[in-house]
Amino acid sequence: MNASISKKICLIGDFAVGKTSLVRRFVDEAFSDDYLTTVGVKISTKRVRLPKGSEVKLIVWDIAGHERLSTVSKTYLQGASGYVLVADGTRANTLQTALALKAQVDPLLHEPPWVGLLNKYDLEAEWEVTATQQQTLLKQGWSLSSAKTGTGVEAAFLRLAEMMLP
Ligand code: G3D
Ligand code: MG
Repeated sequence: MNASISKKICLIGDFAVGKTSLVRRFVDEAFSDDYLTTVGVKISTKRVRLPKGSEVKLIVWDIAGHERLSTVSKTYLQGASGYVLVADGTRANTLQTALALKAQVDPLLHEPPWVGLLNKYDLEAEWEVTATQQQTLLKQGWSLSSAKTGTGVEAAFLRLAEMMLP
């Protein structure tokens, strides 16, 4: 596949919301070795073909480790064309964290394309994020996902890829 276009995307969100699990779910097994671990960042790649036929190599950056993410480093964001914002439906406070992080990231990257994932949808029965809140968020660029079952994962990354292409 000729993927001459590469785009960096970053995973953004609180600790344990499922960022790494989402990346693992999205990135092919065949590409899972194609990363380098640098200063606390794991980089994976995946080539995708969009519905309209164009191809793009996504370079997916994910914070390694377990530190709580209250500020995002400029080095981490540098050069990103878009980001995946993740919250955990079972912990409503992670949505507040996500929105606070978004407010930091957007000006730094000049309002880039983004997709929001309300993750752990397989645990919907235990969600703190209410149905009413979900309805509001769905209208604002969020969708529902489960890294465990795969629901909504690929669709979200592809939607972001489509938004980033000229
Ligand atoms: P992070 O990278 O955002 O810190 P992780 O989050 O991907 O490490 O996930 C944190 C924990 O949540 C992991 O559990 C992981 O298996 C779980 N998880 C991630 N996504 C989902 C999901 O969609 N559904 C469910 N049920 N669990 C999920 P452990 O127990 O390994 O810490
Ligand atoms: Mg992680």
